Amino acid sequence: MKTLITIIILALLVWGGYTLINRDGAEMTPTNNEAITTPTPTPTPSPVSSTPTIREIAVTGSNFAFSTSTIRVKRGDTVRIVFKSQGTHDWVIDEFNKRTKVLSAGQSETIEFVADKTGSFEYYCSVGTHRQMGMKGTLIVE
Ligand SMILES: [Cu+2]
Repeated sequence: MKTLITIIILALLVWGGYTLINRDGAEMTPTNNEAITTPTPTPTPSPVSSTPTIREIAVTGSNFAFSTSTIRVKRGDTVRIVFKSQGTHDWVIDEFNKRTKVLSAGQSETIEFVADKTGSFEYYCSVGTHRQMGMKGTLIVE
């Protein structure tokens, strides 16, 4: 009889311990699920922003204005400026360290950069006082 009681007690201990482990396991499972479900929405917008999109914008510089005063792109876009000069002008954007050469009337130059930060950035012509005379515009990166 003593062995039977011992077996029953052992069995109860094992069962009890098993139940406790299972409970711990049951508590762990939802947190694991949360950890899996939380990052799921995050990758959804990233492929959208990382999709390489080239935005080609034709800008003509005349005395003393750019044909395009606002350029709107999305962050991550590659901005391609096709600049055509109708005088002695250039196209400069300091925040992205990009500029064309100073072009003479009739010349054109294409420059490209990745709009890797959001905000409003002024582009301008650096020749003489053209910027002060209104040869400027805004690049908006959303
Ligand atoms: Cu100019």
